[in-house]
Amino acid sequence: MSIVVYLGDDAETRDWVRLLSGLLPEFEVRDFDDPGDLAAVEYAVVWAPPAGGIASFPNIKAVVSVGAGVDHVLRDPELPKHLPILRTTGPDMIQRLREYVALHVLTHHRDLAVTDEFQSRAHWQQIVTPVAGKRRVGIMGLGQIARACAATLVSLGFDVAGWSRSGGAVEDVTVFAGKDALPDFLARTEILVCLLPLTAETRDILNAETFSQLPKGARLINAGRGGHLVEADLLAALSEGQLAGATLDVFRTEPLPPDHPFWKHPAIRVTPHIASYIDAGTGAAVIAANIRQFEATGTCEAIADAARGY
Ligand code: OXD
Repeated sequence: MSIVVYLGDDAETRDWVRLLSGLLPEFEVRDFDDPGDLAAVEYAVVWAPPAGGIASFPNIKAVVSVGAGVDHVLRDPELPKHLPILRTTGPDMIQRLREYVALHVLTHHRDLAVTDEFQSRAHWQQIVTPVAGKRRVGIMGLGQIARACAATLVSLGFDVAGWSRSGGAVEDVTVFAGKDALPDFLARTEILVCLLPLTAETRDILNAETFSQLPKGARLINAGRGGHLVEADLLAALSEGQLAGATLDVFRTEPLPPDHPFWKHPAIRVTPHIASYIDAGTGAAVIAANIRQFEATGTCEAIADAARGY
């Protein structure tokens, strides 16, 4: 029985093959592109695998996403229906996202782009920004990771709201649920943080209409998926001053092509999909534990709800 690994980068794949081989010695762990006996493959540990690849393993028991999101697996039109998909999360990944969200909310909140520009001209000018309690941050998405990020922002003193399809109470966070509540959520949000999963309902949700409902000069942080953002609408909202800045970690095309306008835009900060980028050692340990649990019980808490898309 074997496990195949696909990460889209040869060196990274080799690293994960080595780590998983050490953690799961009962399996032969191989590169997805050199799988050996196709019938022996029981698990595929993947990030954005090539279309049709998973369907070529006739006895596969589960796909393991090297990340919390599963959209990169579900987009394969040949993916066998009902195949369980195991998500990879855990305290390490959640902590990384908390750090990322806090860092970039604070960066916008304290107008760091303005003081960076002053520094580039050796210009001494003090600016006053509101205290956190007077800054309204809105998080789109209220899953486990988003809730942890909301708690971090609350602990820093921000006025935090959350919006999701179904809502659910979150301590010290004003919760808005469902499509009808979206306009009210946006109207009170000065820094919008997108942590949504990518589904048919959330695709393109960061669009001109959404931006127009935010207060003028609002900021955007997208650590969800590139497919949430209508790129041309962001550029237009920035040039009209409807948005004052954006931090983007995820893109429609990754890696972001070198000639993409986001790279050099003065009001956009680009980070290369690193918000919750897990180190291979920690990630492999989480995955090994999930595979062991799945082997022993035929199920696992980490199984995604493929019908919902996350
Ligand atoms: C994830 C990601 O899905 O890093 O975990 O985007």
